[in-house]
Amino acid sequence: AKKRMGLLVMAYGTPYKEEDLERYYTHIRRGRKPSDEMLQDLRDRYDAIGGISPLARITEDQGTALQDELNNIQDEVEFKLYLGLKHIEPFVEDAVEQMAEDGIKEAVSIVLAPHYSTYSVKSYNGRAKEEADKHGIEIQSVESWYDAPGFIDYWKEKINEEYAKMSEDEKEKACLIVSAHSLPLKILQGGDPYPDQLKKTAELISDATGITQYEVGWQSEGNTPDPWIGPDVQDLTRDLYHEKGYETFVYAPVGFVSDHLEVLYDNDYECKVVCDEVGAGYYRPEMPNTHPKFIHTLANVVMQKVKE
Ligand code: FEC
Repeated sequence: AKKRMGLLVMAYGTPYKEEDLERYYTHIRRGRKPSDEMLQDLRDRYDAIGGISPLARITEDQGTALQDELNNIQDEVEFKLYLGLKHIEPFVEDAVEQMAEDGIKEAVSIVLAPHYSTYSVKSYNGRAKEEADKHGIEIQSVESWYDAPGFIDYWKEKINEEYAKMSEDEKEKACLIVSAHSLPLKILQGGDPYPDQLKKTAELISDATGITQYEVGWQSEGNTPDPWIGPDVQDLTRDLYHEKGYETFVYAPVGFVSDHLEVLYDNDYECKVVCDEVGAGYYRPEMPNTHPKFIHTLANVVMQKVKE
């Protein structure tokens, strides 16, 4: 008989409906309620992308597709999907508890974010491990997969599709901006690998595409008083336009894997506003979502972990 294994797929989470907004935002802020003004500002951003984020559906589809792909590519293990979210139910802990109820003894986990940081992946994996220990479940966790060849190949294909839409003149003056979610600078004090992993992702993409005009940027920084990692993608766009004469910008938000607020608003609205302001062209390749090449890549990453 096949061995049964829990597949814990972890992701950020998003409000399911407008009423969820306040408790979701409060959870992100580690229990501190946002002011009315902050809440309204967030509501306006969700409204601008259609009221609610498509992220909930995409995360579920990614999880299901990954489970199915894993069960397709081998026949030793039967994987069963459990979705565990960081900031809304089903929380990571709920998912692991459900595994225990289902009699799962062994599990593997992956976070739907490619780069490792203490704020993101370490915290997801720590929460999963703590809950698994309570139930005597043995869990192995993937730490990062930003350099998986299929992931780089995905971005190569999608970035090339955008450059193929440009005239030769446009291409010559184009700059690729490779970005991830910013984090408070203090996170870097413990030697966090996050910025190096983003830099490496950009290098791998540059090697794969042959695009040498590229820059690394940071986006979506939070509304807190501390300094965040920069340069911010909007400031970077202005500077590159004025100082280096680029007239076309291609945004590859490779720290994310889905269409959601941080891409649909922070790139497609905010970065586009800057491009329009200076008179530059705006391009943004399609996000991985459930693209078969992407899902297949994640399945390989999970199998590698299981075989360790
Ligand atoms: O609903 C959606 O479509 C968007 C979901 C969403 C994703 C996401 C990914 C990451 N975040 C990361 C770090 C931070 C830090 C703070 C922070 C704040 C927010 C707020 C919203 C939000 N994040 Fe998020 N993030 C998403 C949504 N994030 C909403 C609150 C309003 C705002 O500040 O914009 C600041 C916390 C604080 O205030 O103390 C830090 C990181 C990722 C990528 C890794 C991952 O997916 O886990 C890192 C998706």
